[in-house]
Amino acid sequence: MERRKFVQRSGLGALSALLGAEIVFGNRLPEGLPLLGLQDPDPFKMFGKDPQMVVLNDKPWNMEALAHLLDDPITPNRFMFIRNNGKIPESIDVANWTLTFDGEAVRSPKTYTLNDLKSRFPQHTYQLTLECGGNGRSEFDPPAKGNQWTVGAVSCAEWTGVRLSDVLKDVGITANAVYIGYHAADTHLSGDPTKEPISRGIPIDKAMQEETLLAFKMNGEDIPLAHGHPLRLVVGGWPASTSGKWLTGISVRDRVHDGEKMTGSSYRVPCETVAPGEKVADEDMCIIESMPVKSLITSPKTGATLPLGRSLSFRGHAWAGDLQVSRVDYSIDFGSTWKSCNLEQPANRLAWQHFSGTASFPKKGYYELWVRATDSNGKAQPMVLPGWNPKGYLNNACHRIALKIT
Ligand SMILES: Nc1nc2c(c(=O)[nH]1)N[C@H]1C(S)=C(S)[C@@H](COP(=O)(O)O)O[C@H]1N2
Ligand SMILES: [Mo]
Repeated sequence: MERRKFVQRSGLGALSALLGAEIVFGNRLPEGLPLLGLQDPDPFKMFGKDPQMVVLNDKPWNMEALAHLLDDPITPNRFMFIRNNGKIPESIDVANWTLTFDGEAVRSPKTYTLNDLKSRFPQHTYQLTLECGGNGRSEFDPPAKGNQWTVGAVSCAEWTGVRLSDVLKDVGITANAVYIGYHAADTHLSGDPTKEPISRGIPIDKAMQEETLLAFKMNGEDIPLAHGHPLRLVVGGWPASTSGKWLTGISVRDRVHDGEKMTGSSYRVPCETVAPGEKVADEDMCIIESMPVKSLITSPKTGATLPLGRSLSFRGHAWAGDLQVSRVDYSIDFGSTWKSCNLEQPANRLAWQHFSGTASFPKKGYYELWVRATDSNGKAQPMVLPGWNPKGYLNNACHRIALKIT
C-alpha cells in the first residue's frame, strides 16, 4: 500500500517563519516538496538590502543605490551596491579559511589561516571609498554593454583588517615584484571550476600603501556574504574591481598581473581620447588606476519642491581617487555661475568627503541643482559625459537634481 508522508506540524512552523505567512493547507503538503515561495528568495532579504535598492541583474547579482539612499556619512550594508562577476560561494568555512601567497616574486609560497592574520598582525580601521569603474555607464552614447549603472555603484564603509604590506613583508617578496593579483572563492557563471570569474590586481606600490587592507570587518561587523565574507582585499580610491571579495590567494607577480578581466577592454580605457564608437588597438588601451574626481548630491532627493522664499539646504559626498577633493561648487543656473559649498576634511586618506550648501531662488519655477568637485591637482568634474570608451568606464560628469519652487 502506498504511504504518502506529510510535513510534520513542527517543521511547518519553521517554514512559515521563513515565508513570513501561515501555510494554510500545510497539513496537506507532501514531505520533501520544495515550496515555490522559498525557491525564489527575496534578494533584498537575502542580502540585507533596503527594498528601494535597484536590481540590475540576478545572474550574477548586481544591485545599486539611488542617490538619496547614500546620504549616510558611512554607507551601511543595506544601501551598499553589489557587483558580482560570478556566483557567490555557497558554503564558507570560516574556521578553515586560508589565504595563500605565491607568484614569481615570493621567496616561497606561504599560507595563513584567518586566525593567523587576525592574531599576528596589527589591525587598522579606515573609511574607504569603493566605486565601480562602470558607475555612470548608462549615460554613454553609443551605449556600452554591461550593467547599466546610474550613479549608485559607490560606497564608503569603514573597513577593519590588517595591512597587506605587513603581511607581504612577513611573506618575503623579492626585488622583481611589480604587481599583485588576487584569487577568490566565487565561481564562474559557466560552472567551469578551472575558470576564475575575475582575478585583478594593483601595482606593488599601491599594494604597500598603509590603507590597502586584508579586511575581515565592515562597519564593525563580519563582512556580509555579498561583500566578501570572510576576507576581502580593500583598495580605496581605485576601481572597486581591484578589491577582491572572498579572498583565497594573492600572487606576487614579476609583471603586470594578467588574470581574468585585466586585459582587452576590461577595466581598460583608451590611453588617449578617441571619437565615440572608434575601434581602439589593444596596445593603445591603459589599465584604470586612481578613479577621477566625482560628487553626489544625497539630499534632497531629485524632484523636491520648496515654497518661494525658503532657502534649500543640500548635502552630499565628493571623492577623488588617490587625491583629495579641494573644493566643491554648486550652480542653480545650468552651470553659468557657481558658488562654493562647505567641504569637510576626509576621515582619513581615501575616504569620501562631505559637502553641504544653502541655495536661494529668485522666483517660482523649475531649477536644477548641479554640483562640481575639484581635486587637489586642480582638475574638476566635467559638466557632461567625458571621454567615450568601449566599456563605458569613468563617467564622472556632474550630478544634477531637479527642483521646483512653488
Ligand atoms: N571575488 C570577487 N571580487 C570582486 C568581484 C567579483 O565578482 N568577485 N567584483 C568586483 C567589482 S567589479 C566590484 S565593483 C566590487 C564590488 O564590491 P561590492 O559588491 O562589495 O560593492 O567588487 C569587486 N571584487
Ligand atoms: Mo566593478
